[in-house]
Amino acid sequence: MSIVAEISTAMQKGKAKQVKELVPKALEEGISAKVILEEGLLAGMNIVGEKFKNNEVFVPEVLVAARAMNAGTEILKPYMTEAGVEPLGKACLGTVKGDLHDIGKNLVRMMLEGKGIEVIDLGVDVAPETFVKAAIDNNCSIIACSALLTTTMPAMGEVVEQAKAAGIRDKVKIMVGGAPVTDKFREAIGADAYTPDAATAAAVAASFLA
Ligand code: B1M
Repeated sequence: MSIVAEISTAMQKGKAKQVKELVPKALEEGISAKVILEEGLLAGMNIVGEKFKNNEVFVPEVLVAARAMNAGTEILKPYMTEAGVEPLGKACLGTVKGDLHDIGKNLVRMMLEGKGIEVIDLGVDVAPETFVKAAIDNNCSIIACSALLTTTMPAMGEVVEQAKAAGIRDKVKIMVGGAPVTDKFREAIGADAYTPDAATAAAVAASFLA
């Protein structure tokens, strides 16, 4: 079995300690952080997601897999960032109200920071008014919202409405993403950008701030 496949398997089984050992080993072998992330960790999480959907694994197993995934991405963080980038501006980022999924949000954070964007990470289950208050208090030019549940996506529309009500809609770009989110949905709620993955989110955010 290749080391990338070993990482994927260890992650799926929630073996964080093994992931922590294998990821640096793969980097030492010259495998890029991108390949480890996409073909090891993300591919593994897709398999967990399928099993979750089919009731082959349940919340506790998914939680330990998520912890193992986060352990791996933390190690990859310095390898995903571009060295010596100038600070571009500030973004506040969070997973919307009612939603506790944070792996994608954490990847978006990593990629934004890699582009020299200062990130105010509001965490998970973030109320629309909290996004708006944080943007005002921290002078953020971007509000970035992640949602993984079809039931929590509408909270993104509330963020747009609250930004309008607070009079900051023309000063902030509102970016949305997460597995169930689409560009059609983005258009319907009046947000500025939908991006399908963390790397594209960072590229679009950087272009907004340039
Ligand atoms: Co949840 N869960 N979960 N879960 N979970 C999903 C999302 C689900 C699709 C599983 C399934 O049925 N196949 C399903 C949602 C169904 C739906 O709404 N359509 C689901 C469900 C139902 C639930 C619960 C309701 C289950 C229950 O309790 N009965 C519950 C809800 C809890 C809550 O949030 N209130 C729940 C709980 C959990 C855990 C806590 C066990 C755990 C989360 C742990 C954690 O995050 N710390 C969990 C997990 C891990 C998943 C799956 C398996 C994996 C999600 C993930 O982290 N993927 C997921 C199935 C799946 O997605 N295949 C599932 C990896 C991550 C990197 O991808 O977050 O999509 P993702 O991020 C991507 C892009 O979407 C994008 O960038 C990343 C890639 O570069 N992106 C952005 C994300 N945010 C972005 C923002 C941007 C731009 C791009 O701009 C701002």
